[in-house]
Amino acid sequence: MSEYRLYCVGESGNCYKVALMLELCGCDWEPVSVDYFGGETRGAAYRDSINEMGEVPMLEGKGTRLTQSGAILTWLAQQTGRFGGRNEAERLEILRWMLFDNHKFTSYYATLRWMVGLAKQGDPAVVQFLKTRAVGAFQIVDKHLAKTPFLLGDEPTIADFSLIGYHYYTEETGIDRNEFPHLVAWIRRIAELPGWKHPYELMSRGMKA
Ligand SMILES: N[C@@H](CCC(=O)N[C@@H](CS)C(=O)NCC(=O)O)C(=O)O
Repeated sequence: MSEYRLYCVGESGNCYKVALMLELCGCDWEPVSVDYFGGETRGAAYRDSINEMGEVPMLEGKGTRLTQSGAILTWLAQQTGRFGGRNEAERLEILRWMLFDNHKFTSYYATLRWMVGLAKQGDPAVVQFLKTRAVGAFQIVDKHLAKTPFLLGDEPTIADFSLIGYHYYTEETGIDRNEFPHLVAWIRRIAELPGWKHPYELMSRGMKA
């Protein structure tokens, strides 16, 4: 059995945040496929025994079980001594970006992608709301990345792995990333890190074609 087991589904950028960290750190890990599209996370068995919050990802390893990608990334940074910031000020800066990510950068965009790109349905007013909020978050990150190659400076951290979660999927969402050139350059920069892999190289797809 691998040291770490990630309960996940390939289409989930929240799972990818953790899978990417595990891979870049050279951890001994394996994905455990969750039948997300079949409703497994909504069932009582999953909520009672895997994650009471009814979400992927869940990481199991070293006698610990953790959910919430931000908490998992923080724990993995402590376990591996990698990508977690060099001092208290950097660790707080990482937390600041991960909170922004969970509230605004990933959440609106991931929901937009789900509605427009995967489920291909959604109330036009809701879609427009999500798009406006996602674009607003993209603008903030793009402006920040005009000043720095990674979120905290010259080196990548778990803050980058948190925000990057949804940016290698290709579904149409109605947002043109080319309007955010610094964001695009950062996406490319992360893909050039040694050991980088695309989400579908790390985790199985769950959606039936
Ligand atoms: N803040 C959580 C978000 C996790 C999340 O929303 N996961 C989605 C899949 S990408 C999920 O399981 N959603 C189930 C639901 O909302 O019912 C994290 O970063 O881990």
